[in-house]
Amino acid sequence: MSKSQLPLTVKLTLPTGVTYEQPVGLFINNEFVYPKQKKTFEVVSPSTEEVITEVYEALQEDVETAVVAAEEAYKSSWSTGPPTVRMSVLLKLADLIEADAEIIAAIESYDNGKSLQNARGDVALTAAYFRSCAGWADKFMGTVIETGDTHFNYTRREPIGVCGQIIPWNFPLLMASWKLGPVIATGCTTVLKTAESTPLSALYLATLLVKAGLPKGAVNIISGFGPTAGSAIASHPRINKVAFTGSTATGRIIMKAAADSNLKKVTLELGGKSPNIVFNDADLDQTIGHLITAIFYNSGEVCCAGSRVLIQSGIYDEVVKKFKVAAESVKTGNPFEESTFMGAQASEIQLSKILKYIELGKKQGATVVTGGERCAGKGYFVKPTIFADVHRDMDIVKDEIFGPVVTLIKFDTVDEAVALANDTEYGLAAGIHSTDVNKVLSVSSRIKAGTIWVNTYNDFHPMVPFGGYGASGIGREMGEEVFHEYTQVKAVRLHINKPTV
Ligand code: TXE
Repeated sequence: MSKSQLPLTVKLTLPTGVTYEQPVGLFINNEFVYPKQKKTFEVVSPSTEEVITEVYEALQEDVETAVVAAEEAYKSSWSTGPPTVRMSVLLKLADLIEADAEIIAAIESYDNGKSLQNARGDVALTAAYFRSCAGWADKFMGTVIETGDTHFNYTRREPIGVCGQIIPWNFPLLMASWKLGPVIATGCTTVLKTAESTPLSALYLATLLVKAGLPKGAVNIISGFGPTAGSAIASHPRINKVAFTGSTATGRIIMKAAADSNLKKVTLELGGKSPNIVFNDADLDQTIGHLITAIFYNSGEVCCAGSRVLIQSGIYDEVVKKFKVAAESVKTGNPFEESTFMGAQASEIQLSKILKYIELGKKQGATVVTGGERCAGKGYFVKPTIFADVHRDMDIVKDEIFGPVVTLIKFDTVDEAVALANDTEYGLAAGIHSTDVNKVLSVSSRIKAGTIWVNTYNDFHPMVPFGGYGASGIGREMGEEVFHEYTQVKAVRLHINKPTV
């Protein structure tokens, strides 16, 4: 990281052959600007291991500049004026994203390593989410509360104010939308920090925010590192709320910083070790597809990945056989080949972490059903990996690996399945595969997780809330629930003097 003469926007050529203008400055007050110290850092493509570009790095003083911009914007009619203005920004933004879908998907794939196929799905979900938020913008209702004729009581939902948002690298664009959508809909303003390994798509999104009519300062997007820029956000005395997606360890640091600074509201979307249960009566052909999506979608870098497959004994052998065949047919490699499902892991650090766990699994006595190694050649690619013969004390069963590595466990009874499913500090998601509605309803209510997918997996919808129990987090994203996280309730109690004339 050195002083640099890097311009604020660079011309980049994507592996698809398309050349475009990539902003690399900090996005503050609707402009790309230099940070005070003009430091930069490199952005590496995980599929080629080559440097794509450098971007400018925000430090504490730049967070301060961005917070001031967000404060000024919050004082404007953005937060107090008609919600139709914010609705219109969100609708235009969704249209602009769709118009640029191919370029955005390619940026995401280049920067994060995920397959173009997966990235296209992220772009579609992003546009859909902004559009959904547009529909909510004029529907934050208060209540009237009857307490007798001496008073009139009502509540209103007011925006929480200036927010700080910190996002990870596994879904750089989609996570930006889950954070920015509610900010824009409710009339809050924000400083959003992207993950240091994947800053590009959010900076491109910033150009679309301007085109969509966002007033200056309402959304500020900065690139930077956790212990500097991230920490400055979490401990900022004038940020009213911090929303974080990332590891449980960092979530704890953020919560402490929030408490020690101004007791800002905190929402956390953290790690997971989600169970994916297959009962004897499951529709097997359909289920195998869901097991694949659950763990190999986005190269396994999904907080709710179905990383612990629990299989009932009557069909265990058949599931193992079919799952192995299916995993071996998951096309892994060049993210830009149309048929590739699994691209590269997002960074060298993440690759090393996954390989370390694979070695631990082998050393602790688990059997590799398939995979169990890095792919040959350049790029951070790992083979789809299935481990059998595991037990609850193994690290590969307990810890979030965040890669294409899944463990298989056999069970006999429903009670056993529920106990195994809940045998984790996490509680983000779970899958149930069964054709018995009684079993599905009963097991769904007994599993401690924020999302239960039945006969499907990694199946998101803007109207369906998402978030964790236990060490998987606090608060919810999407659905109606997220808007409670970005608004606060004001109660007004008015005394009525009984008129005498
Ligand atoms: O996460 P961090 P890392 C899990 C996954 C992964 C592991 C480590 O298991 O292998 O976490 O990944 C910012 N103050 N998940 O180290 O540190 C950081 O800059 C403020 C699950 O990358 O949590 C980035 O923007 N911010 C997860 C963001 O936090 C800080 C997605 C995430 O980084 C900070 C990602 C600090 N002190 C990883 N330190 C999910 N739930 O989807 C870091 N950051």
